Order: sequence, then structure tokens, then C-alpha cells
Amino acid sequence: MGDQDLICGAVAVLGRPNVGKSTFLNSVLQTKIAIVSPRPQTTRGSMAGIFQDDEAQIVFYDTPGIHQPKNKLSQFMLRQVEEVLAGSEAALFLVDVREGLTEEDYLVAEWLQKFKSPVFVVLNKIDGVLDDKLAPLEEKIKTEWPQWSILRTAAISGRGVPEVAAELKKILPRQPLLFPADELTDKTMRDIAGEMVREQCFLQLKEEIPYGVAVLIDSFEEKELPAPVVIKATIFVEKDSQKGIIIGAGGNQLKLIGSASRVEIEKLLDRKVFLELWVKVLKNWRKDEDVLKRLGYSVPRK
Ligand SMILES: Nc1nc2c(ncn2[C@@H]2O[C@H](COP(=O)(O)OP(=O)(O)O)[C@@H](O)[C@H]2O)c(=O)[nH]1
Ligand SMILES: [Mg+2]
Repeated sequence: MGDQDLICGAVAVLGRPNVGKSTFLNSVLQTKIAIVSPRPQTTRGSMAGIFQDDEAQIVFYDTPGIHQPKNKLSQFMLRQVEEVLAGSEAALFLVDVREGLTEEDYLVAEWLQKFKSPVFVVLNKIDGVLDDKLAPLEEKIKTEWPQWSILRTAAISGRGVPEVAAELKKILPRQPLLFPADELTDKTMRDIAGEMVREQCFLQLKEEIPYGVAVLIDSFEEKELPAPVVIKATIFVEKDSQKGIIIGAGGNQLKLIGSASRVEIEKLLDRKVFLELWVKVLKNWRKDEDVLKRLGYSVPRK
């Protein structure tokens, strides 16, 4: 260990679907890299968000929400959580204070029982409740899991988020950096661009449709400035009827998804983007291991 080593470590961000894990990641980095929607199970793979200041490098791993698996895609999602936990020095267990402890939170806690490093229960969405409702919830958590510390945040506004980083600095080791100092994430901009298209599908399409959507970036060309970055992507759906809905009358729905995604990608890259979207049907891709692999969701065989 060198004298100049910073405080440095990997931290798993866990919780049931929709508690605000991806919002927390964006908030602690003060940059939007992880996609967020009001619906559960938006996040499919794990993603590192690398927090860096003069004292520390904290690598936060956003994970898919822990839930009862229903298909091969859910198995992939839960496998991602397992892998992140195995490589982390601490874990944040996010709870939605507006809901209190639900059955799904106990499922998350069960996963964490096997985790031997420090766990912080992060009471998120405190903007949604009065302080006097928090005390009984904290009491309950202290009784259930006395070994874990409790913190409070409103990830959406950033309240309490720097305090989480400060607490982690107290327990993480000093060691050589895990990532180069200027890196923001372990994903490529190409991957994140695809996620931003998928995010718009979650935000703009109704009911079950976004769950059957996968996005593949076919090409990502960065030409010399001032030329825009040219991105071509395919949106895969499971049924012909869904293809019609995504394209919409006169191509209107697809145009809306395209322009909103383009705005988000432009913010991320800080330059002009030209985005071209195609829609294709890939029947039942969520159940097909070979197709899942092609889309980047590979489930290892046991
Ligand atoms: N009011 C409030 N909403 C939040 C907060 N954090 C996240 N949300 C919302 O909760 C929903 C789910 O957030 P997301 O980060 O996608 O949750 P994840 O599934 O755990 O990654 C989104 O609509 C967020 O805007 C918070 O602190 N306060
Ligand atoms: Mg998420």
C-alpha cells in the first residue's frame, strides 16, 4: 500500500425495484448516466458510477432491483446483483420510506445476510414523508438488523447524498485506484446511448411494451467537430403488434422516442447527435438464451 493511496472501494447499491437506486447513482455523480423511470425493473445490467474527489474514489454499482425471477432475463438481472456483491467492500440497501418495509425489502435483506462487509440502510425518498414517520421505521430497522447503520436521503434532490459518501469514506480501505481518475463509468458511451433510447421507451410506452424492448446500437460514429455524432440503433420488440405501436401513426411515436433520446444523449456527450432508429421484431427474445446473449444479456449456464 503506497502512502499516496486514496480511500478507495467498490460499493453495491441494492434494493427492490423502484426505490431509487439509479437516481442515487446519478445524484452522487452529479451526472446522468443511469436510466430512471417511474416503473420497476427498468435497470437490467449492473453499471459502475465512479465518484472521485481529492480524498477518495468510490465505485458505486447500480444493480437491477431484487425481485422474484420470472424469465431468463430476470435470471440474468439477479446474477448481476450476485456478481456485484461478491466484488464489493460495502453495500447500500435502499428502502423507500413512503412504502415502509415490504416483503420485497425482506428479500433484499436475505441476500445481504450472506454479505460480510458493512451495510448501510439508506432511507430514500424522505422528501415524501414527515420526519415523525421516519423514527418508527428506523426503530424497526434497528430491531430487525441491529448490525447495519442507517442513513437518510432524497436522491431526487441530492439531500443526504454527500453524507452517504462521507460515511463510506470512514470505512473503505486505502488502496490503489480501481479506475483511472477521470473515468465516470465502466460502460461505453455507446452502451449508455442505447440505454437512453430504452429509457424513453419506458417513459413513453404504456403497460407491458417497454419490458419487451431491447436496444442495440448498430453504429456510433464520432466524426471531427462540428459534425454531429452519428448513431444508428435498432429497437427490438417481441411482437408485430408492438412494432406498430412503437412506430405509431405516420411514424409519430418513433419520432418522439428518437428526439427525446437524442436530447439526453447530446447532454451526456456534450455535442450534437444525429440519431437514426429502426424497429424490428425478435419473437420471445426474453426467453431465448442465444438472442439474450446477442443483446448483451448473457446468462451463464450453471
Ligand atoms: N420523491 C422522490 N422520488 C424519487 C427519489 N428517488 C427516486 N425517485 C423516483 O422513483 C422512481 C424510481 O427511481 P429509479 O432510480 O429508477 O429506481 P430504481 O429502480 O431503484 O433504480 C423514479 O420515478 C424516480 O424519479 C426521491 O428521493 N424522492
Ligand atoms: Mg434502476
